[in-house]
Amino acid sequence: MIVWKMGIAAIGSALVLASCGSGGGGGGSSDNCTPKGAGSGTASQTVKIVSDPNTVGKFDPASVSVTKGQSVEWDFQDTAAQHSVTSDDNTTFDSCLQSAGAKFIATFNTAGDFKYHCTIHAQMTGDVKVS
Ligand SMILES: [Cu+2]
Repeated sequence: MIVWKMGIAAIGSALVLASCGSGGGGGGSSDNCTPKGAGSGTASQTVKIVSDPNTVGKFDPASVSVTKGQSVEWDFQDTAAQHSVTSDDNTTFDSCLQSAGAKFIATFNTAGDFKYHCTIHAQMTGDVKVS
C-alpha cells in the first residue's frame, strides 16, 4: 500500500514538471508543428476555447454550422493550458498548440462534416458542419 501511494505521487510530480516545461515558452520543445489551413478575414462563427474541470479544456460550442466559403474563428481563452484546433485528418487545418489570446481562423470551401480535436487533450473534440 505504501509503495502504491509513492507511485502515484511520482506520477503527479512528473505531470507538474511537464506542464511547467511547456508553459515556459522560448521554443525548443518537441512541438515542431506548422499551422495548416489558416485563413483570415471575418468569421461567421466563433468558438471559444475555455477551461473545463472535466476535460481540461473544451470547445464552446463544440459544434458549429457554416455554409461553403464561410470561416470559423477559434478564440483561445484558457489561461491554464495550451490547446490546439486540429482536424481529425491532420491535414485540413491545424492551429498547433496556442496559448490564451491567440486566434485561429479557418475558411471552409467544401461541404462536409469536419471533426477536430486538441492534440494534447483527447477528450476535447468538436466539429464544423459545412453545407
Ligand atoms: Cu487542449
